[in-house]
Amino acid sequence: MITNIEVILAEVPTIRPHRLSVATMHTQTLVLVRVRCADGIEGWGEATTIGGLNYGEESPDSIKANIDAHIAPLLIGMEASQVAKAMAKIRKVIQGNRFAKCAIETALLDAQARRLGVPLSELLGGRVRDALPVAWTLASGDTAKDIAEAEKMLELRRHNIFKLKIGSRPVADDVAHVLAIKKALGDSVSVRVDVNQAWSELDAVRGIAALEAGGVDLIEQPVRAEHMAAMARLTQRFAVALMADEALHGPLDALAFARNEATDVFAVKITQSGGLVPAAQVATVAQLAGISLYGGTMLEGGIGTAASAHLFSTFGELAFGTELFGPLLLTEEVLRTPLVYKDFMLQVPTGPGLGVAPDMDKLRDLRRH
Ligand code: MUC
Ligand code: MG
Repeated sequence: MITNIEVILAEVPTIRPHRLSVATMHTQTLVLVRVRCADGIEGWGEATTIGGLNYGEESPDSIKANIDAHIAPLLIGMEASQVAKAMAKIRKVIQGNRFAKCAIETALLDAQARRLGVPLSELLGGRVRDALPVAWTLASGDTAKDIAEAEKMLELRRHNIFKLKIGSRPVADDVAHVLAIKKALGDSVSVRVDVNQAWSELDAVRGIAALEAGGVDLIEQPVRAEHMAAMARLTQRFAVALMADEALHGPLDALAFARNEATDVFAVKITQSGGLVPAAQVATVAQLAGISLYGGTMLEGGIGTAASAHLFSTFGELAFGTELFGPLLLTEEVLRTPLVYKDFMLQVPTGPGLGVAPDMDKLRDLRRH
């Protein structure tokens, strides 16, 4: 039986300012959910987002308030091992709140997988890989600093895929910045951009043409999320891969993208999809429609990153790898044992449930009161 649900907000500074077209992050507010059960087992989930309300329509504060006041009371007293039944109840009566739903579903699945003594991936169909390629985002805002950072990552053998955050400067300036980095890093390194919806379709036509000619191999969310028709025209027009990110809020959006042939790649995010199970459905739509997959992040800490890794490990096709580097952007480790990054890959945890657990002393220090 589910006996208690607690939401913890923890403020963790980033290792450097992280500049997106929609926000500059200096700290990340981790939103962690702990579900306790009568059999003594507890599960953890995460609903971390980016930049308060700059990126999405749920903020750390709204997620906590809505779980405390509206979602937890629905679940207390329900059978903890019946995860699908619990989630069906929430999905029936709670509109929206995808991040909150994701954290709850993750915590329930973590607890159930621990109960059964299997890794979470095995409740999601089973893993087909034990390690995932991990991109790093260059977002210092300075070309020389970004090049130095990328060179350090290559030397450490931590990342050889780099995503550049652009869209806040004029298109020509952003293109010059990206192509200078691409030229410095060379052909063996994958350079991608994330425009975070900043371009008009006309900006996108000019920007993508220049980036494609310069050898950039993935263009993420160039236009506003609601402009699916523009995404479709750009996808048809260019050979370089285009990826939907902010436009993808779960299986129904995935279906619309597939029907409209409006993207080449999906950035699958467990929070944006509303949970691990709907995120798996997004991946199934992609597979059926011949759309490629990328494992996305909302820059979560170790709990959400591990949950995503369990799901992405079940994807048969993962052509563009993942960007599960969230914990590495933070100055503090919140897990008892950190996730392992080596040889350009994140190792998918192998223990029961998420295979990771929070460091309660650390959380006590970082916790917002
Ligand atoms: C996004 O839009 O993809 C993921 C990596 C990163 O640097 O920002 C996030 C959000
Ligand atoms: Mg993105």
